[in-house]
Amino acid sequence: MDLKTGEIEKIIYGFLPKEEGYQSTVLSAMNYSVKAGGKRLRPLLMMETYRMLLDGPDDAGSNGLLHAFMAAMEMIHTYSLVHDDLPAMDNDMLRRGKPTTHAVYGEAMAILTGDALLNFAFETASKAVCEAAPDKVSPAAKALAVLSRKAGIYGMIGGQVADVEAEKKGESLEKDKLHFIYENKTGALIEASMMIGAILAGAGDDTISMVEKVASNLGLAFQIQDDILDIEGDEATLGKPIGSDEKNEKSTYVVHHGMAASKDKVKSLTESGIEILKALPGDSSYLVELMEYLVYREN
Ligand code: GRG
Repeated sequence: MDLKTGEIEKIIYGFLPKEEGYQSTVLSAMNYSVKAGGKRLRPLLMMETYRMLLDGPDDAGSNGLLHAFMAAMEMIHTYSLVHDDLPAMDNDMLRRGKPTTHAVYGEAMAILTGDALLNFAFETASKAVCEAAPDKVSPAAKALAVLSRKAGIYGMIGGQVADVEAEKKGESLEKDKLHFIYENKTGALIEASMMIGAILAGAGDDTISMVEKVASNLGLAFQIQDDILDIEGDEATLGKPIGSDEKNEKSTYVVHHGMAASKDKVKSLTESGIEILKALPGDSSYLVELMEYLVYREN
C-alpha cells in the first residue's frame, strides 16, 4: 500500500519554522520531533478525504489551506507523542527507533516543544485562513491569528524558551536578549489582549499598530516593576517571598541597569504609552488609569 509518505512530508516540512533567533533550540526540537518519522496517517486521511469529496476547483489544495491544516494536524499528533514520552508520563527514551525529544533536548525543552507544536498548529491554520482570502479577512480570523502567534514560538513560548535556557546556563543576559525575553514572555499576551480588543472593534491597521506599541510599553514596564518588587516589595502585600531573582541568580533589568534607572524606565515607558493612548480615538481615561495602576502596583 502506498501511504504517500514522501508527498505528505514534503507538504508538512514546508510549514516548519526556520531554526533562528533566541528561541532557536525549541525550533530545532520541533523540527527534530516532526521529522523523526511516522506513518503520517492523519494528514493522509485529511488529504484523501478532501480529494474524494472535491467537487470543483482545487482551491484549498492550491492556495495552501488544505496543506496548512495537514501540517497542523501532524504538529498536534507530534506534540501528543512528545508529551506522552516525558518522564512524568511514559518516560520513554526511544520512539520510531530514534531518541525521544526529552532524551535529546532535556525535559524542560521537551515540555516547551510540545507546547510549541500544539500552539504552532493553530498558528499555522489561522494564518492560512487569513492568507486564503487576504482582501477579505474577517476580524474574527485576524484576532485568531494574533492570539495564536503571540502565545507561541514568536511570542510567549519563544520568550520562555530563551529565559529557561539562559537560566539553566547561568548566562548573564546581553541587553538584546533580555529585551527579547521581556517583550515575548511577558509582553506578547498583553499585546495580544489589547490588539484583539482593537481588531474586534473594527480598528484599522494603523490603530492596531499603535495599540500594540502601548501594550508593548505596558508589558515591559509591568515586567520591570515585577523585578523591582522582587527586591523592594513587601512579602505580605506581594503574597510571595521577595529575593527570588537574586537567589536564582537571575539576570534582570534591575541587575543590568540599577534600581534608579529601572524606576525611570518604568516611568518613561508608562508616560509614552499613555501619550499614544490619548492620541487614539475614543475615551482612553479608564485604560490610562489602569495602566498607571498596573505599573505602579505593589503586588
Ligand atoms: C499528552 C495530551 C497528550 C496526549 C497523549 C496520543 C497520546 C495521548 C499518546 C500517545 C500514545 C498512544 C499510543 C496514543 C494512542 C494513539 C496512537 C496509536 C498514536 C500513535 O499514532 P501513529 O501510529 O504514530 O500514527 P506514528 O509514529 O506513525 O506517527
